[in-house]
Amino acid sequence: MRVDIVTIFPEYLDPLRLSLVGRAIDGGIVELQVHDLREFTSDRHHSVDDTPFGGGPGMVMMPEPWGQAIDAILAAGARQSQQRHATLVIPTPNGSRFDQSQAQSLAECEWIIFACGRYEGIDARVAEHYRDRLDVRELSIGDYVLAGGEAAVLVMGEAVIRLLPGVLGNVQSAGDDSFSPNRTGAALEAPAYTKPVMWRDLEVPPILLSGHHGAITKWRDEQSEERTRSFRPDLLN
Ligand code: JFT
Repeated sequence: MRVDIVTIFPEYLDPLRLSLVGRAIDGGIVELQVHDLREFTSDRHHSVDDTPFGGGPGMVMMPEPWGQAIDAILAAGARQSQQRHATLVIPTPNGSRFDQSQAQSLAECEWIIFACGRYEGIDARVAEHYRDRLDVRELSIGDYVLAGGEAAVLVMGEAVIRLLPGVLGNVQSAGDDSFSPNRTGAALEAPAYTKPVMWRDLEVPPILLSGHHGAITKWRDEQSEERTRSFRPDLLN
């Protein structure tokens, strides 16, 4: 998968090069390029924002630097490999929800361009303009307010990249995930334990040490349902 990220804070995306995602990059499963939006401006001050038409607080990101950046990325990508389809992901608090099924859908893409904005958002014509040419997805990671799209892209990037074939050590793990659409019933997982059996007067539930796999599965299913009922009743059918 090819991933391009456009931002005015390129270093904000450095953590993507660590850990699991970093290994996917080192292993050639993901090709990541982070671009500084200011390099696609043409004025002396490298301006990316201006006052909103219609009034209101704050500033809005001007469409032209975005157009220049996305066009350049598309042109470079087309030169490298013909006929690769790009998906343009624009994080916004006003988008549809990024959830596990959206992550799975994005994991099927061959090329994702993430547009990380700041201020009060990106001029709406950017999404509208590319809608004809690209698969454009305006997505929000949740009902809380961030100051820009970068943190959302760290979240989406990790959720998507861990699903790519060869990224997780254990191939079975991804399908078992709490929110995997192929998982039925209660969605939260049972609590996990490891050694030692006794830690600060707290013992591991004895059933997990019994070796009775049927009984362990039944216990985990009960725990899973209990946790879901108490923390996330909205997830129960
Ligand atoms: C916030 C965001 C997401 C997601 C992109 C851009 C500017 C700041 C802002 C805040 C309130 C109203 C703009 C962003 C998010 C989320 C994503 C931007 N802002 N308008 N906030 N919360 N879940 N994804 Cl561009």
